[in-house]
Amino acid sequence: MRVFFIYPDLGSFLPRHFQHGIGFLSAALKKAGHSTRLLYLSELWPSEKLVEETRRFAPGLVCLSGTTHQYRYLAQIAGWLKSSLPRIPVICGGVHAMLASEEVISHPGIDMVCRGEGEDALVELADALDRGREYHAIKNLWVKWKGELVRNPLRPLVEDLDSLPFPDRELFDHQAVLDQDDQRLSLLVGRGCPYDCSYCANQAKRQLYQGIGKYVRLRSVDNLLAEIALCAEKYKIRSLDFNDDIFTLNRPWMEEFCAKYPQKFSWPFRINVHAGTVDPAIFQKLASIGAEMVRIGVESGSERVRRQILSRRIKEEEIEKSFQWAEQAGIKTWSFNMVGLPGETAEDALATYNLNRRLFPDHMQVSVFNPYPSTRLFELCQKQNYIRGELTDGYFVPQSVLNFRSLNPAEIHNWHQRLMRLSLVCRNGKVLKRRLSGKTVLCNLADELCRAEVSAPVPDYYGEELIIIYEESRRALIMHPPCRIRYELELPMAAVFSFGIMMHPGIYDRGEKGGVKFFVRAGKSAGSLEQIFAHQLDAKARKEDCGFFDFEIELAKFSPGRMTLELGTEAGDPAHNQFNTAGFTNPIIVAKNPGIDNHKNMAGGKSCSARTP
Ligand code: B12
Ligand code: SF4
Repeated sequence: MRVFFIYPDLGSFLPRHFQHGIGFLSAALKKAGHSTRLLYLSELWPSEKLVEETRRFAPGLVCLSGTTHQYRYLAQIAGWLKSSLPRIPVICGGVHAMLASEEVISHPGIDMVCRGEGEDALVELADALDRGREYHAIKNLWVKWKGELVRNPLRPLVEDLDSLPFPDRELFDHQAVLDQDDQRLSLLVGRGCPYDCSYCANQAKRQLYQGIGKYVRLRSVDNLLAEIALCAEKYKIRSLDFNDDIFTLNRPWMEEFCAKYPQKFSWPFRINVHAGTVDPAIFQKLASIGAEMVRIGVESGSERVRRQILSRRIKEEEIEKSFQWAEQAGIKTWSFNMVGLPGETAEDALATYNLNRRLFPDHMQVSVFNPYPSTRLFELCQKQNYIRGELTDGYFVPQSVLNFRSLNPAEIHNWHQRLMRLSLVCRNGKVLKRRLSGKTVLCNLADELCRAEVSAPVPDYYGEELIIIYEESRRALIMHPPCRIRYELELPMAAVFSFGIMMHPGIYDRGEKGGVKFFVRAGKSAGSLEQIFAHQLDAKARKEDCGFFDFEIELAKFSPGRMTLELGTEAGDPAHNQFNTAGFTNPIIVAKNPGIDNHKNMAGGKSCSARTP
């Protein structure tokens, strides 16, 4: 049987990604002899085009999958398909179908809903449809059958995750998925979470699954490594991302992983952890085998909110320690935060802000709270009559769907913006901290901009901006060419100029012929400047020119003492210069470390953090 998956990944603000659920389902169907296809929608197609695409594949079954945010698109698509292709049965699954089954099954375009794990149920359904057999009694499914709704019970949870075939990545054109995210391979180590946070789908799922098996399960380490090895054969990979809610749940499993992973692979990897499941030794061990980034849930800086609203019994001290331990082990940190929680006050939001300032993570993820169906917090919001609108597309949207007294929607929006701003400051601060570790900063040229002499055709050509390329954010002196910034400096010792150059990521596709020429000139006085650096970037013509490019230039010839330093940009082709915005990033002068020979990094030298998309 031909099975057609439709996944509307709309409004999540994420690059095209691998959806594990569909991957597992497709693998199970293929193993059972069925064929599958996926329509991955990054934008909503017009109904005729979508119907035509479905008709062309001539499926015996259409499968819709998505989260709560995506449900409104699933519903729309189901409606179009039912009115144009009424004979093709439509089944809907995923976290929303599971936790808001009544809503989903009430949609006239949806014939069936999958309430539990889908592998066995979907294969049974496809087999039945293929052979023209009745399919109304399949466990895990609610089925509209002869004018009635059959609510079948749940089947046991898959006990042995190793028994499942590896998820089907081919369906997603997986190399393209990897290429869009720095070739980071997304993996799942297990299913389920033992905690009981009131806002999380896991809490609701565990409730739903009571009595049908163990909720928290892990694949064997060997099974996981075998999947990584298979992916390594098929795809170009640069790093791994374990997307499980908590990677550090099971100590013996972790130890086995730490022993076996480095025997086979050396890719850096990212994990999520719960602050209550880690200690310094775990981080040291994980760092030694490649952990490069750890994401930790802070959610709220207010103990009251964590305990009374979120049911997260974790002390501030534990959170702070977990970040410190990760840092000490050399692992980058990422905090998850929410704002706009029901009953939250400005004081609570400030506590989240202040806690993050202390944690100073490499990245802060900030979401406005969304109440997800069947969670305790959703029920509370409903009971208190807090829900005032429909859920937005993704949870990076700064608008709240709640209306409660202690923090109104405008205040929530403001707190979101303040936290986002802090995120940028932390990200840039961390980049600088790493780059300058052990060095003495003599002058931060971004701070000194107000004292510099600027020459630009119009004032708008220059300014300061925080620029993000991939996940790295930097303070940049924007200098739309032609532009020159000249500093008069008094340096107390021999110095090195450390800086990056970049073309503005907003113009990668629009930049014009020739790109931008960057130069640095220096001299003991303004009248005696000599060029000590020149480089040209043309991000539109050369993909490898997208990113930050770092340099260090020794200023020993000009320091200590008074000197003039001039940064400049010129258009590669002055006749085509409208969109070539560019700049110098984190321009800083540091003391020359006598132990290091800076000559090797001189003008035109290597770019140490250049990244291409
Ligand atoms: C991995 C993960 C991600 C990954 C991968 C996303 C993905 N869609 O696979 C990334 C990091 C990209 C991600 C992003 C986001 N995520 Co996320 N993510 C998860 C996580 C940790 C695991 C999901 C998973 O793969 N589970 C394993 C698979 C096998 O299970 P499954 O998806 O449920 O699929 C099974 C069944 O549901 C069923 N099934 C699924 N689809 C279908 C279809 C049919 C036809 C049938 C029959 C059965 C069926 O069968 C599958 C196999 O058994 C969950 C939390 C959790 N523990 O579940 C959150 C979770 C799904 N994410 C969530 C959210 C909110 C997001 C974001 C919106 C955040 C944002 N950026 O705004 C985005 C949305 C991205 C998107 N478009 O999906 C929420 C969703 C809550 C909700 N009610 O909607 C969850 C539940 C976490 C939470 N906060 O509670 N996420
Ligand atoms: S620890 Fe994380 S995944 Fe587990 S229930 Fe709490 S929020 Fe959900």
